[in-house]
Amino acid sequence: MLKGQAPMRSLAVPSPKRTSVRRAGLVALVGRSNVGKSTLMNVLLGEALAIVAPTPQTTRHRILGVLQRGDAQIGLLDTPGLHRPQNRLGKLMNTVARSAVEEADVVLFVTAPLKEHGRFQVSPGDKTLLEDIGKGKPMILVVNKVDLVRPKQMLLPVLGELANLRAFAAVVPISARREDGLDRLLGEVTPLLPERGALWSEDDLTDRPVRFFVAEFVRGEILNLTREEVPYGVTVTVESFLEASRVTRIQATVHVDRENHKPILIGKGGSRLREIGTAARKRVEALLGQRVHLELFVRVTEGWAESPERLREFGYDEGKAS
Ligand SMILES: Nc1nc2c(ncn2[C@@H]2O[C@H](COP(=O)(O)OP(=O)(O)O)[C@@H](O)[C@H]2O)c(=O)[nH]1
Ligand SMILES: [Mg+2]
Repeated sequence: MLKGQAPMRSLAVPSPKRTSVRRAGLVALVGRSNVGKSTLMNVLLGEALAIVAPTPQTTRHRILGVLQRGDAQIGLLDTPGLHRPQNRLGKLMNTVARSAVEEADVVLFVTAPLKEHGRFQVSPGDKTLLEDIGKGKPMILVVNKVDLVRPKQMLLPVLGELANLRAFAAVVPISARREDGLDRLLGEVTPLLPERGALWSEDDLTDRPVRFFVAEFVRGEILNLTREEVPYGVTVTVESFLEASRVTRIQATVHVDRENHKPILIGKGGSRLREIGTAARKRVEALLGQRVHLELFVRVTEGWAESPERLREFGYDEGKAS
């Protein structure tokens, strides 16, 4: 097995007593870009697994995060935001999200209030998506970012309108950022899960290997630290991962789509790339609980987001269990 290929386990040291699992299943988080699906996944897990950014199309993969709660195992599936694709990668991302819905036992359709002309509206994108997504599956409507709505009653008409679009099992307003409404949400999810024994072991956290998170954390810092079109054309691969007793040595390549993105990413005298590397290294160290040496290289791979071969090579697939 390649180093860094083992799936991540829970990082909590004490292993809780085994509970007899009565319900277990997959719960897909789907919706438009930027509504807070990844933030919700992270706060529910208590672990910053998924990268979060104020830009759309941050999440590109299906990421499983296992939440153990009482006698239930909730396999949360974070997914890319459903959007109008601009390239082959975008199409693939939509397929990933839709296939996660197909796989799931319960669907959380996540949305966030959209304010226009001084009042909150139902997004036309949500209307279209709710017409065809997850038909026949138990679906909960999660209205996120309610911390942005003041006074609260401004939300009522939009909640009413949304609730009429589908026969939702529940409509739950939350604020992922403030961790409001999460218990109620989980209380609605659990009874919808199939009755069965454990699907995962007690300390399983995700099905993705450490390498995956290293690449994602680097991409996350690029999203934070570069502007405009650069982050959309970036993908990251891990070239080597050497675990030793005191320090893990990792080499990763940042692939940019265009020659002129390279100097932007590298910065004056390499300053921007160093900043990205340092921030990503800190996140990887927190995840591994170990010192990390992270070396980044930049390579131009023109048109990778349109090329089926490059997409495969860079780890993009249709999102089935990895
Ligand atoms: N105000 C507010 N912002 C939020 C909340 N949840 C997420 N966000 C922000 O919304 C942006 C998109 O979040 P992200 O989780 O990446 O959305 P995704 O594309 O649906 O996965 C980020 O800037 C988050 O910090 C929330 O409850 N309230
Ligand atoms: Mg996301």
